[in-house]
Amino acid sequence: MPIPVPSHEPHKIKTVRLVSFPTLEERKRHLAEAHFNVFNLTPSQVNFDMTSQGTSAMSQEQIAGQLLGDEAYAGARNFDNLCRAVRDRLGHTYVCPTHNLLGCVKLVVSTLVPARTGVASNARGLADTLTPRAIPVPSIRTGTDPIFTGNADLGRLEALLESEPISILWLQAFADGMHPVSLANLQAVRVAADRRGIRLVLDGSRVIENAWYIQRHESGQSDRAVSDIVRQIVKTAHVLALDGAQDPKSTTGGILTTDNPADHERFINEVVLYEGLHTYGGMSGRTMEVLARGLDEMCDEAEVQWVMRVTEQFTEDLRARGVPIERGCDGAYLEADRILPHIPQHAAHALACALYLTSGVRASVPGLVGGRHLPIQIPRLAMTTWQLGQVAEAIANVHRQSGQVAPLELQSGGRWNDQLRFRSVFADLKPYEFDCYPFLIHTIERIPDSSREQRERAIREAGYNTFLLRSADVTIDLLTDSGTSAMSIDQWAAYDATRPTSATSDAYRTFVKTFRETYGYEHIIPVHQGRAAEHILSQIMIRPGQMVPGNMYFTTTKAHQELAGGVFLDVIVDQAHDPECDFPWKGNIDLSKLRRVVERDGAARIAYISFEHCVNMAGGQPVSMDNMREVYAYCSPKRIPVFYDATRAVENAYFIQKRDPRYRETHIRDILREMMLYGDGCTVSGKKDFLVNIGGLLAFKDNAAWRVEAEELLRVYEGGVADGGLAPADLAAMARGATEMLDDRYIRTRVEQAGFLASRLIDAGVPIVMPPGSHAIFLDARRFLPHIDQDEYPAQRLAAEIYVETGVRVMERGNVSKGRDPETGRNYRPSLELVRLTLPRRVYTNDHMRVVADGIIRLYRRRETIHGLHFAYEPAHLRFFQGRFAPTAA
Ligand code: P71
Repeated sequence: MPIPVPSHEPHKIKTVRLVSFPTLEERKRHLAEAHFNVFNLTPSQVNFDMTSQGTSAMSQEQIAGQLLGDEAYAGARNFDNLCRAVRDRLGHTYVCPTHNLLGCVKLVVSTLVPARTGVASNARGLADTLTPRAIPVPSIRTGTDPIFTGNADLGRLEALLESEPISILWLQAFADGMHPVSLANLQAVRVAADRRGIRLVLDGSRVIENAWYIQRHESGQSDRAVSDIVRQIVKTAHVLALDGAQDPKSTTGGILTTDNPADHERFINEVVLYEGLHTYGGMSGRTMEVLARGLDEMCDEAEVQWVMRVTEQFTEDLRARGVPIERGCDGAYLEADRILPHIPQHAAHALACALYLTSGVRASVPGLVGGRHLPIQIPRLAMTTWQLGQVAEAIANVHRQSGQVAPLELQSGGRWNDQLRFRSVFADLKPYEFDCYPFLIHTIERIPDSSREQRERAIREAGYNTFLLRSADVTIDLLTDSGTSAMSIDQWAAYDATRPTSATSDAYRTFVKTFRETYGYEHIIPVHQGRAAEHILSQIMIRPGQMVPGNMYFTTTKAHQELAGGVFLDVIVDQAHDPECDFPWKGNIDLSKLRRVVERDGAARIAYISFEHCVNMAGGQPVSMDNMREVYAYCSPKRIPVFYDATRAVENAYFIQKRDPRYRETHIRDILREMMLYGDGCTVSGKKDFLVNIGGLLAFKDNAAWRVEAEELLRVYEGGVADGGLAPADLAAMARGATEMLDDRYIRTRVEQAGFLASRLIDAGVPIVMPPGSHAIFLDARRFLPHIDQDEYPAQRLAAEIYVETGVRVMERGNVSKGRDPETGRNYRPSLELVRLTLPRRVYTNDHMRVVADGIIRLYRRRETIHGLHFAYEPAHLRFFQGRFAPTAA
């Protein structure tokens, strides 16, 4: 059976690395300061750094392994793990660790290459390191096979072995990044080496990519797993050298492996001179651990197929745009001489400068001066296909204007590309603007795949309730956006750097300062999450019998208002209750409804206004700036406090920027400050906008008495006044998240992801709540399944069917959630019978969204085959959490 190719990443994003987008002016300055050699730019001066060595996204297991480093000088446990991984995955018995690939080369040369002998190789790059040592590196690459361009020419090899003193054969899997080797050729070279009694050394740093090529293109190999082919490749070599910063996705490190005890003995006797000791070889314990885990994971079939699919797509994309390239194992190698025929000298450098100047993308020229290619290498797993599509556009943009690219004048030279300094001018080139996620993937978490049979069993065992599924059975989890964000490495850095205390932490001070600045509110009180703030606010503001008008309820908010003796009153605009109406401000308060309440009962009967941004239960619908201003202007003189549930305030600010022409040029941070001006305080569940997994706050604009009361309750119910029951590290992560959430580019891509998913569903006629919300898409189950009566819970069944069809987990928001009328015992049958697809922040890509949409569209096309449910077990309270169901007969 041919190996399946995944249609989305077989992982989700665990942590992200933020990308800054330097302006054209900044790029000009950086380029001049770098002497027109992009090697001298730092990653913070570029947006996308197209290099694959040491830049891969790690797995969460690898990053965790960093702290399992057994930093012993001799015999570290990490080394045992490394040996075990080599034996299990590569098949070789003996492992000599090295600090990186150059360490491997050093040991091989000093043990297996006597003076005045040469190394026959298919890789030009090897000559860069061996010719300075006066070791000849005759090429045995044929370039005649149309696919396996890295194959050795056996005839030439035999002739060489006859005529010259060749001590070893050094083949590189995917020679120079562009030339794969076939298994048959590798085996033939091994036979030739054995006949002469010399070693075949294989540089397997890109063995995965080469194995994939063999699987894809060599006859009889298409049914074999990559892991299997990798072992065979390795076993064909006498010695394997491997760069830890390539396929195993470490940041550095290397290994030299073999089955020959005598060779191993030679290596470890040399390793003490050049590298370290035979049990660490110049690597830290943590690097050995990361490398070992990387070796264990690198043959994961789905991951290999995904990475190679992305590479194929990228190179095909450039070819389709007419850009002259060679396809590399990890990207596209631009043919600079063909792109810039008018620039005879240093064309690859000139192309690199033009690419950086126009777009901020860095691609640099490696090795010795003289190459004609500019490699655009894709960091493994670190970029989305959306970003790569734009990198391809940025390259095509330069290609279209290649006639205008400025030549470089050599100012000072050297033999290596990194030494060159140039003089040049800024050519008048049209720049390319990126519009994509402003982050790279830093670590990933693999997501489980499952068969339909497995999912049918899982949903049956969960009583057709998605809350009762185990996440181990879920492929894409759209249950909630609460506490599910991917943190950035800056948040992690702040988290790890926090000095803990049960008194006042530095993190608390930073937290208070940050949110004073963010909201313009004086009193900032930390709480462990949103409902803790709601509890305290309700207790200090509500006297029994008072009313709390608000723009639709949220479950926890309303529960705390009622616990305090308050009566919630819904004063949201009527449009909010109509899923088909596409009014842009469906979160607004209907002022006439509010006025009626105040005029009827008097301002003193109103505890406060409960005003939620991007109203969750209405479908993530925003409030307009005018509405906030008008509500505040009406309430303030009457001494009716206005409290925001600002949980999704930043998303609301984005809608104002997008939909209100007066705010089109206003930064999100300034829109948010104005929004908060029209309130007296707020509660926030930090698990949403703040990009953290736990946390929240309660804030008051200027009322010190409320603060004193709130802190009294905080001490009794939550924790210290300076931590609210959170670890100080969580405060640090929140403060850092609050600066990241205000990035205009981030919040746009965040909210527009919902729009992307929505538009695919809308195009296929799937009924959803209009307009699409900020944090979620809501399917209208009444129109999706009109043949199922509401008392047979269409939204509940639809949620279950989506799971079975796609492995995607979603949430019912309809008759089950709303419950029964205690008077009559009948279901409430709410007007909104919805299924919520909620989007975690920075976790899933548009490729994930595409398969979610496709699955739901498939389901929609066979909707009449779906039937209802009845309760098998119905709890008295909040039945949606624990309730169990059984299918009704068709
Ligand atoms: C969501 C959640 C989490 C949730 C809560 C209750 C039942 C199911 C899922 C929580 C919110 C929210 C708003 C607007 C306050 C809270 C409570 N939302 N206000 O949407 O959306 O915050 O969870 O931090 O206590 O899945 P908390």
